[in-house]
Amino acid sequence: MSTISDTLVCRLAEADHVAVLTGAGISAESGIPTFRDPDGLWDEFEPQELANVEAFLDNPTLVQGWYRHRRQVVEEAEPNAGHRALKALEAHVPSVSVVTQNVDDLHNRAGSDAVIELHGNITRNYCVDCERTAAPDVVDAAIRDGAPARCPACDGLIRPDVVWFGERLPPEAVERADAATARADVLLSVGTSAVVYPAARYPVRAREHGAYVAEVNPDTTGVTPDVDESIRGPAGEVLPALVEAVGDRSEEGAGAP
Ligand code: BJW
Repeated sequence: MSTISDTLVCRLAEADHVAVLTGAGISAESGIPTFRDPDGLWDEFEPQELANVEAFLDNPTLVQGWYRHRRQVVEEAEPNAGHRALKALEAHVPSVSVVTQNVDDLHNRAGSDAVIELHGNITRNYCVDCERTAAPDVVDAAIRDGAPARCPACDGLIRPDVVWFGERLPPEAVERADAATARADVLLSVGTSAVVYPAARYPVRAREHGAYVAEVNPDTTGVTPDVDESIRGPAGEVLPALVEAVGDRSEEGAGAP
């Protein structure tokens, strides 16, 4: 793990609001594959094959089955030290917003107060026609029967509540993420390759608004040239160390005359 600067620790200890943009890398240590790393999800499948609406309409059973498999992986996974550290940061900073591209629900399960899901949530499904929520066991039963899962109310196809390429992000999530980024004193970009838009714009936008921007990632990313600081290492090691340092600094500040 590379060194964490005193500047970042001080800025976090003094911050009123911190925004954290997260991507698949933060959940890698929970056993959930990323998208673009070697052995990632898209090593095996091309995104255009499975993660878009045309693929879904062309072969709903295949796409529903893939997402059901991933939902099961996610349900068996547990939040890791990185997710828990972001929850722990709330003890030292008045307001923390977690803006996540992840669909795995792990920030919610770690207890983070303000989770903004930009790309949806794989644990939910809905009908493409009537938009009613569909229970996961409707999908499970259809897949066991080898048939496309259909809405019990209107017979429309059921899809996962995730955002595919070319689809609009949930407007309420975008509004909240825009606001969280604009008012952030510090933005942490954690475990994302930062190549998918509009999420990849948030670190740059936060810096334009005066935030100190740091990334946490073992590798370089699309925003590396635009950040104030890059901490190279896995989120499950870096984030607990960072939050501990912020806690120590806050205590020193509280003890000062
Ligand atoms: C670790 C680690 C450890 C490993 N610790 N780190 C502007 C410019 C160019 C293109 C566009 C643009 N605006 C829009 C576009 C088009 C498109 C886009 O961005 N294309 C680019 C790829 C070029 N965007 C869209 O289409 C978006 N929609 C849109 O803009 O709509 C506009 C519209 C308006 C009005 C009407 C209609 C439309 C939608 C984007 C949806 C993205 N969806 C996916 C799939 C979700 C469903 C599913 O799960 O299957 O979201 S794609 C996939 O990528 C997923 C992720 O959330 C997203 C980001 O990936 P992420 O999280 O960064 O993962 P990886 O794998 O890339 O990186 C992992 C990182 O972790 C690596 O850096 C590792 O090093 C690191 N790591 N271990 C810390 N232990």
